[in-house]
Amino acid sequence: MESEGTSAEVDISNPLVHSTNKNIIDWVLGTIGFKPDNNQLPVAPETSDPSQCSKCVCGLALQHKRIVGGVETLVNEYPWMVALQYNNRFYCGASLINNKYLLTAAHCVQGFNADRLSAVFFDHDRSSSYETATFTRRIRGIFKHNSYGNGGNYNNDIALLKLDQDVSLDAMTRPVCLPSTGKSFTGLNGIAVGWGATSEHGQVAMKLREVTVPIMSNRDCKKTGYNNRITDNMLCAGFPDGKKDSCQGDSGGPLHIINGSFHAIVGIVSWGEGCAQPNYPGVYSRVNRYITWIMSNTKDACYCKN
Ligand code: 4AZ
Repeated sequence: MESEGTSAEVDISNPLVHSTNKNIIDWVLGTIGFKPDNNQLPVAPETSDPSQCSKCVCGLALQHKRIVGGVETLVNEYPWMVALQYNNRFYCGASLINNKYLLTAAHCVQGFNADRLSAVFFDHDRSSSYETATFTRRIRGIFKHNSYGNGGNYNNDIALLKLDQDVSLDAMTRPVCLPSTGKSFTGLNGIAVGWGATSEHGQVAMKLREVTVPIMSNRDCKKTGYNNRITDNMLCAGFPDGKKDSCQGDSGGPLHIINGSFHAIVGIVSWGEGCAQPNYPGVYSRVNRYITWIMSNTKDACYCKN
């Protein structure tokens, strides 16, 4: 997540935050990529009959006071935001879309072994084992789009990951909303969220960050340095002079729009020429081109309707 701007620490009372103490053990564990699992969230009973789903809301961020001018998110502000790990090491983002599946980029799971993947929920500062009560799920199945890479590099860069156990969708654990079909979202502000690098060749971030970038029309995006590399399945967001963007490590994570008070995932961080370069906006998978694909591959899941 590359951006100009400053971030600020806030002290907020969040029931998931039981300690903000950081110590040397945390730091050491963080640097080797180890994260003990607090496992405090209840395992939901397995449901495969969607008529048994209970009512829930999607896309509602946890309510806190916003940090002015900052780009670090608030702790657990985006409760659907998941850190994907391979061999216990963070490498991509993903979003919870119902009680059983994550949505991520195909390039985050291409050629990967599901047994070595894990999904960490409710993390914020990845270097701290105690800051938030995280919980982890293993991945039961990888559903990569069949046409990933066909018709252009990164075309159809979308995948579903089935969790090994359902999560209960409650006041704390909320999935993101899916976007409506047919809309272009041109001119709206997109909010990208991730632990990605904070400069083009920089290291991935420890604390979850967000950046607001305007969504461009595909017509305008084809006039950038990308030309005909932009397909109808992609969405571009960024400023003409760059400066704010998603970056390496943000891949797979969400680009949202806010509809009323609800967040809908309109994009999945996919690719770009460097990060925050003028004339090279961030490129995202255009999620509303895949609603039928998503729904037909997640028939056993419970969705939230607002
Ligand atoms: C990457 O390498 C990557 N500027 C992700 C997003 C962007 C560029 C690169 C967008 O994962």
